[in-house]
Amino acid sequence: MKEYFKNVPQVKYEGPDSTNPFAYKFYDADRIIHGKPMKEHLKFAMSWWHTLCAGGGDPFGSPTMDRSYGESSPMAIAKAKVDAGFEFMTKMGIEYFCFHDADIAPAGESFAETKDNLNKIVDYIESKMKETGIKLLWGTSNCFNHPRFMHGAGTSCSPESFAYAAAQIKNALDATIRLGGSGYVFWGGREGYETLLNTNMALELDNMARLMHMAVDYARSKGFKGDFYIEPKPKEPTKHQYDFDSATVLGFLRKYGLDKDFKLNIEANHATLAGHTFEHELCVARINNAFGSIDANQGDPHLGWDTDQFPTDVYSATLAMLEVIRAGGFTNGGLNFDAKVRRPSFEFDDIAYAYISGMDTFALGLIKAYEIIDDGRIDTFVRERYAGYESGIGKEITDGKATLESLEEYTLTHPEPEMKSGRQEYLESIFNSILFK
Ligand code: XUL
Ligand code: CO
Repeated sequence: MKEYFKNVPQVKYEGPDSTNPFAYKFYDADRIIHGKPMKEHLKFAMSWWHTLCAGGGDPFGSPTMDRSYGESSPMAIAKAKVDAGFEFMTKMGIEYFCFHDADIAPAGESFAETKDNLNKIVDYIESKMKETGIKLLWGTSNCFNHPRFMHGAGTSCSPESFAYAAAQIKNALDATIRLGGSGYVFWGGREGYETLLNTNMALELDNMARLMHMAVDYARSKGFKGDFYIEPKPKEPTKHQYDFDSATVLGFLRKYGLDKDFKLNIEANHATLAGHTFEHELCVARINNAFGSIDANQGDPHLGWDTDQFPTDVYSATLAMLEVIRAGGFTNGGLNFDAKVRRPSFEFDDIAYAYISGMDTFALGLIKAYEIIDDGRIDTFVRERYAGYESGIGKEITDGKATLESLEEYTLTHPEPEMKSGRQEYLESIFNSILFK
């Protein structure tokens, strides 16, 4: 069997003092943290598209990375990607992957041929999964790249495009179910609009929900027990993306009765594009029982687009892992690196360095989040900050017994409210003292 990541050895944990670039410094897969091995807390996944397909092209430059794997026919390239992907995951100790239909198999001359290509590659992936024990985290369908989706997929003005998307989703669901995936993602690639001058927003949203209901009905009829996810993103590619952020998506899911089947797949860079922090989006999902999965990456604060960089910010990863822990951890979801190496990082080794750095960042995030919880000072502060709601007038409010009249009576008979400091700077210093100890 051909080896693609030739310089990459079996990557192991060597500890923080190691200078071996092909070793984990913090990710120790089997180390037990709060009763569970790190790998179960983190459930790392490889994104097929960025890792095996993306060639580094941008609007100003052609690809810098050869992703043909020494093959020339589209099906041979697709098969080689399977070999390269499973070699990479095995060497890295990554136990899950995620894919779009279009990343794993090439389009054919007709829909029937595309379907046939997909089935052949799914057969091959299935055999590799059996051989290695590697699992599918989630599947999805690319209903945004092809010109037939220029007006959207579920939200297209063209019923033919809607039908095409539905057909594609059916096959992507079949592939996901066959490969034992525990999730299926809807990222609304072109589900949005540029101008209201040509847009019937009400019909577009109703139709997007109709497509999702069809997907749920079909997958459940085929025995799919996993989660559906919407992955919020505010802009790019369309000006007004319908799935702007977690709160917007929750409103949509509830309006259309989809909230029982759908959770959220939160992507860090999408959160920052929406003007939120990553942890804000995770928290909104968590407190609405809709936390599902994560697309880990980071943006650049100086750039206003989805740079999909590998995450290196331990501060942000710690705040994110606090939310994951508070949500009870991953069940069907996991931590997919929806991230790509920079255009000049064109060698296969760079992909391994990128994953090592990203996995170490989240391993540290997990360790530090539990240290913050075990330390207890921040949680105690928050509990005490709201302690007023545990008795007296506060309890009457939370018990639903207070009325405007009773609160007016209270205010007339009591002195001006006494304020306490929010102590943000003190809490930030605790956070840093734990992060850097
Ligand atoms: C796009 C993005 C997608 C989804 C899956 O920004 O994040 O790759 O994760 O379609
Ligand atoms: Co994503």
